[in-house]
Amino acid sequence: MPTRRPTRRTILAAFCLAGLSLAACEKKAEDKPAEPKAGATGTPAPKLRVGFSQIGAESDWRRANTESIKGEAAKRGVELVFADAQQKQENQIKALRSFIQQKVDVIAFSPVVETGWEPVLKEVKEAGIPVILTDRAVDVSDPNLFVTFIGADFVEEGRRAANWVVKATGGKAMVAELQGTPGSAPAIDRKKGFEEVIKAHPDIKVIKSQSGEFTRAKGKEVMETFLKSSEGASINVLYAHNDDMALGAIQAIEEAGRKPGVDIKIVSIDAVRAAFEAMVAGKLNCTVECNPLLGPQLFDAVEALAAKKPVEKRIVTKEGVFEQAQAAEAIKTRQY
Ligand code: GYE
Repeated sequence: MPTRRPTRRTILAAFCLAGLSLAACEKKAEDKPAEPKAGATGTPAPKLRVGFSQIGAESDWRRANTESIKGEAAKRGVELVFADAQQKQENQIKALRSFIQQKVDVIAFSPVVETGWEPVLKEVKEAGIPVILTDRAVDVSDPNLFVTFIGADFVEEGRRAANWVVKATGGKAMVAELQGTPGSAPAIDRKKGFEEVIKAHPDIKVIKSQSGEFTRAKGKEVMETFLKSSEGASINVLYAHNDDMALGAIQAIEEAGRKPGVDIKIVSIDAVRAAFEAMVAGKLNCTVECNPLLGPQLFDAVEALAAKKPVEKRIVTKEGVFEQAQAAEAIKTRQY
């Protein structure tokens, strides 16, 4: 853990304001006895500062994730330096570099794509700042470039979606797939898990597959092109890598004069409130849960690092699967 904390600078600034030279300021600061430990003498411990680079606000999942992180930081009195990357890796890299300059205690981020992180993560490591990955993983050759990865098992989510398709169709389906952001861990892994299961079912065929970038607008647009294509009429199952794309696709299906949830059965991932509403309306058939409320686990890890306690390398969130018949009851207790 780096020891640089804003309080040290605040102390220096206070001495300087008192009219001492900078050298004297530094000297005075050095002469000062070590800062007391939290609670030891009733002096408040210096506030932890965490830099967090978020991907953007592409989905209901992401918005709930941001709220959870901001809310938990506020609750624990952690100073959060929050940066929104608007879906761009280059913005995340800039944010990470700025966190180094600001000498935050811990850097956490949700990487938009898996690759291309090695150089900046080496810079962070050289600066002695620990890195926590939340939500999405990175593909790096040196696992010591980050302390832990907190998030769901996306391959398992893909398997769960496929198992539902097998069950709901008796192992015979013409599937259209809406993939997430190209190159992102959830898009890669949810595709992989799905394919792993349907391999054993030759009558389940993925006849269309394209990215809808995890947004409603793009999900709708891509579904429209699927439906207008020569194979459009034969699509009878939609697998969307997130609920938002499924919700956009539902509109496209209705506009094309077909019945979502009936003519085309739909399974998606996340289990956000709007997905439950669509299930209650009979338009979505199943949602596989992916929990965005990562704030508590993230700040547990931050506080453990600050206290020099060990942190698990992989922290997997627990999740379930919800079908239409459970929706009306389950929606009452959904938190996102
Ligand atoms: O499923 C999707 C979001 O990385 C798990 O990103 C997350 C995914 C989530 O935009 O809705």
